[in-house]
Amino acid sequence: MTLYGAIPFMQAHRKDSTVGIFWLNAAETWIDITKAKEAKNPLALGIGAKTNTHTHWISESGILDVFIFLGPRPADVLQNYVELTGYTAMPQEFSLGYHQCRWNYMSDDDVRDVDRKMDKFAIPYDVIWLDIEYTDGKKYFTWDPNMFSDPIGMGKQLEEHGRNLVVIIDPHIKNEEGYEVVAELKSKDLAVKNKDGGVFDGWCWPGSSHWIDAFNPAAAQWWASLFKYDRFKGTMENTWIWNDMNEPSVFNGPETTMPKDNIHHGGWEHRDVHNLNGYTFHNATYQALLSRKAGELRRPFVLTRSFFAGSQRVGAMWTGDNQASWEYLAASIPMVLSQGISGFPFAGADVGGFFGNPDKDLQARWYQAGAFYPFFRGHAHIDARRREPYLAGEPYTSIITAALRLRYSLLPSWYTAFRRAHVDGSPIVRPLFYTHPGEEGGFGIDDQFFVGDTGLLVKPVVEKDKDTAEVFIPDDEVYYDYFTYEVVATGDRGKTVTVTAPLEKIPLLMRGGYVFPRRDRPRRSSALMRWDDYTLVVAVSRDGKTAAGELYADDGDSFEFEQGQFIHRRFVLDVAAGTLISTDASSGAAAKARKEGAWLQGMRQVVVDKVVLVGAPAAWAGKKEVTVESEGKTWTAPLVFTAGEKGRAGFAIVRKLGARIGADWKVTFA
Ligand code: NBV
Repeated sequence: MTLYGAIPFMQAHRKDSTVGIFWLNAAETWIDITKAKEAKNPLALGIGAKTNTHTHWISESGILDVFIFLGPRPADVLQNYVELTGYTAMPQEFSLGYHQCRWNYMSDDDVRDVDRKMDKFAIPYDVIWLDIEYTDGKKYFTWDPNMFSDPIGMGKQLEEHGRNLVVIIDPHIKNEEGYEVVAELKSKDLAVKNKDGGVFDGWCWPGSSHWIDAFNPAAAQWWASLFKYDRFKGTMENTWIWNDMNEPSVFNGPETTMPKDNIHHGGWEHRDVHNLNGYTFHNATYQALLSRKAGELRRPFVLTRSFFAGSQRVGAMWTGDNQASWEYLAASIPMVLSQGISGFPFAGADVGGFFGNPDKDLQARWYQAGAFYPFFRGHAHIDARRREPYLAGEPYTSIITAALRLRYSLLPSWYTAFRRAHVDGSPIVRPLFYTHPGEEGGFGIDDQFFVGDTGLLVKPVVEKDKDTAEVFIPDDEVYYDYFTYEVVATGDRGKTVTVTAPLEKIPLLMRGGYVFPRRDRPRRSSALMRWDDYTLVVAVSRDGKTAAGELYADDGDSFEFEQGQFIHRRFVLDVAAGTLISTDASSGAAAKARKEGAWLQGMRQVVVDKVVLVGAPAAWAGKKEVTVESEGKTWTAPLVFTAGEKGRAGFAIVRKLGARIGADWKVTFA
């Protein structure tokens, strides 16, 4: 079906074998997938027949290149595909926090008020969003003079707590006398043309509009000029952009898009490049944010609705206009997982549902699921009731706040997963066929997933009145409940276990054998967590011997990581040796050439404060301290051991560990 975006990449998987096909064609494309039983001998009456899957690809027009990827693993197929189409951009770190959106916050006072209330209720968030109503009559790059008379004052209040603002900019430019942007678009001849060579005129939010032709390099260059701080007045360093309607959406066009015989730069008919259009606009906005001010080198944040293969290089996407219903909550998970295995993992769905009003159980469950979308934004239609988390009332506000805090505490793990996606294309959230390509029982499962390389396994509750979750266990490792340390599975490959999940609980398991980083101090925004100490959670493997994991961190904002301005650690627990060690995992020329800049200097103060070892060996009972060795010094840190009981694993907590996160260190438990 025609949708907002297209990634014409398909994978076929069976036990231990994956192949991929990438149909590089930018026209509107359909794929029929049929499964049929077929026997070699038509007279065999179905005896010995095998089920075959046929795919039939239909593109309207255009040029075609076909790429075939041979696995054998899904990871191999994906790595090759991403090497071809591009890696996920390293995101602004704040963009992994929570985004508060609605159509619309009505005024700059409204924004300030929501911001204050989030603080009052101690609800963390990083970004507040403005939809189309902030503009003066849907003229982008302007502000409604009455309702948004003080955008800079608003931006500054947000800045005080390290928060950001995203404003929407759509590709349709209002055709109105005296509107400078449309005058330039026309005089510079940068708009999409109709079939007769005139400027295409269509109907969208502003009424009669023209569309920037971002296929034209000159148009992209002009577009960049519009975002300069002194041109787009009212924006500042913490303003970022949302691109909507870039399919493009044209209200009076065929199938609500552009006539296929419209003409783009270079003489291309719209029909030939329809599926690529959204990407060109998104890319132009990304490039524009790179050049807002001379000398400012910061990673842009641009959310797009329309996308194509390769869009991962320039931003994030969301799944568009969903509904406030349990069915849409459920559907969001396979949609987000599909993005992950298609090279564009920075994805999320509107939390709470766009159309309609979620009941409070649905809203709470949606926040719990959204806390595990790579892109985490609450959004609502203009006709929907207000639903900022503090309005939900108890127990809902606390349940939602807990989900948000969980997201924030795990930000170091999310960021590490983004780094992986950036270097090798690994999905950020991963379905079971991807993580366990040999475990057939997991192939059809698209409602539970792992987060990066953390071993965290999530199964969001997506049904009303459900207070358990059935989790499929894909291997024989031990799985601990994230919150209680209960051993939920061990040696249970291929089985489904039931996890209790009352409304306040997210079914979340830790797979044995992994170490993952957290920051446990609750804060109001990710920026305020910048210099916070770390917690390492160590989930000991089923054989009681090991666990390993990684942390990647950088300044979360600039491109200095490309010059080695980052920390990349590998943590390994060796129970026989009685040690947990941290070593440098950075590689590549940039890491070698690293010069310590301001961020790395700041990180000198940041330590590993706490280590939680789940499944700690019983032999450690009675231990009261550990020895820490780092940077030529040796000291001790207190350890508290709690024996396992009633199905709960034993665990040990080391506090005030005090070793620098960026340094090599060794903790000895013996
Ligand atoms: O700009 C208004 C909406 C926006 O809130 C939504 O997220 C987009 O997907 N936009 C679509 C325009 C049309 C909504 C019916």
